[in-house]
Amino acid sequence: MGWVDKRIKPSEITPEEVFVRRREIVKSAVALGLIPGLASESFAAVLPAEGDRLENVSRWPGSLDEEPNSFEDVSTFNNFYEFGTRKEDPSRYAHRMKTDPWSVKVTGECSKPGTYTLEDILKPHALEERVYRFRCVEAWSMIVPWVGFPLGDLLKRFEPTSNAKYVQFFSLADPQQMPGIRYPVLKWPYREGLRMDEAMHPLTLLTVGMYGRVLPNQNGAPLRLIVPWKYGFKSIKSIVRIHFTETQPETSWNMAAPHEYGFYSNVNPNVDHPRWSQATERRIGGSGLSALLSPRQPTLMFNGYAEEVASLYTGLDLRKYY
Ligand SMILES: Nc1nc2c(c(=O)[nH]1)N[C@H]1C(S)=C(S)[C@@H](COP(=O)(O)O)O[C@H]1N2
Ligand SMILES: [Mo]
Repeated sequence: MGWVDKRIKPSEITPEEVFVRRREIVKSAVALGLIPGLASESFAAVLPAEGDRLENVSRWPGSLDEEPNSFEDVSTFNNFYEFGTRKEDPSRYAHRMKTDPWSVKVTGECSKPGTYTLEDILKPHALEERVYRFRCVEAWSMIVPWVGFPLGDLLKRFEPTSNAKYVQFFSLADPQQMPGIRYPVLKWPYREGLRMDEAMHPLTLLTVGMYGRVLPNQNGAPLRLIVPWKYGFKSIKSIVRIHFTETQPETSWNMAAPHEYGFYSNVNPNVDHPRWSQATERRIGGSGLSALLSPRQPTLMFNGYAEEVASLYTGLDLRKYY
C-alpha cells in the first residue's frame, strides 16, 4: 500500500475539495509500483501531490476535544514570509514551490550525517493525526488536526553524539520559487532551533499533513515542525536541513529582533511582547461580523501544554529566557 487512499466517499466531500489536485491514474499507479518496469526509485513519488489523502493515519489519543478551525481558514491565513508578508500571500504564491523530489541534509554532531530523500525520512514512521492548539506570537490562535510523527523518532536515527545539545533547522530559500526572498525582512534561509530535550519531547511533531491530507504548500509542505507549546514561528516550514550543534543556534526571528523574540519562545501569558500583550488571543476564522465579535480568550501557560512540558524549564527564569 502507498500513502494515498483515492476513494473518497461523497459524505466526506467538504469545501477543502477545491484544494485537491488529482493526479492522473497512471502516474500514481506507477508511483505505487503497480505498473512493473516503470517504477524506479527516482520516478516514484513518495508523497502524493498536494492535497491528496494520506492513508493509514491513526488517531492520537491526546488530541484536544475542541472543534478544529476549517481547512479553508488554516490554508488561506498563513505566515510564510518567503512568499510575502501578507496573510494571503502564501496561498497565492506557494504553488510555485516544487516539493517533489525533496531531500533533507543532516549535518553536525551525529554519526549518520548525509542527504536523505523524503522517502528515506518517512518510510519507517507511522503517521498520527493530532489535534493541537497553535498560537502565533501575533496573538491569534487556531485548532488544527495535523498529521505527522514525533520528531524525536527521526532524530534518533541520525545518532546524535553527546555533544549535540541543540538542533537547528533550515527552510528552503530559493528566490526562483519564493518571491518574498527578495525582501530582507528576515535573514534567509529561515532558520529555527530547539534544545535537544525539546526536540525529543513526544509532543514535538514532524508534520506532513493536515485534515487527513498532504500539507498544502502554504502550510509548509512537504515537511515542517509543529511545536505546540511555543509561538508559531518556532514551527519552521519546508525543512531542507537539520543540523546538530553543541551551542545554541541562530534563529531568524531572534536575529531580526532579539529583544522581541528569544530562543525559547514558549507561549507565556505573563510575559508580554514589548509592543503588545500576550495575555489573550483571538481564534482565527469566521467572517464579517462573527469574526469581529468573536471574543478574545485567555492565553494558557505553555499554550495549554504545561502539564507535559513545564518540567523542561524548571529553574529557568522565563522572563529572562523568553
Ligand atoms: N520557513 C518559514 N517557516 C515559518 C514561517 C515563515 O515565515 N517561514 N512563519 C512562522 C510563523 S510566524 C507561523 S505563525 C507559522 C504559521 O503556520 P501556518 O501558516 O501553517 O499557520 O509558521 C511558522 N513557520
Ligand atoms: Mo507566527
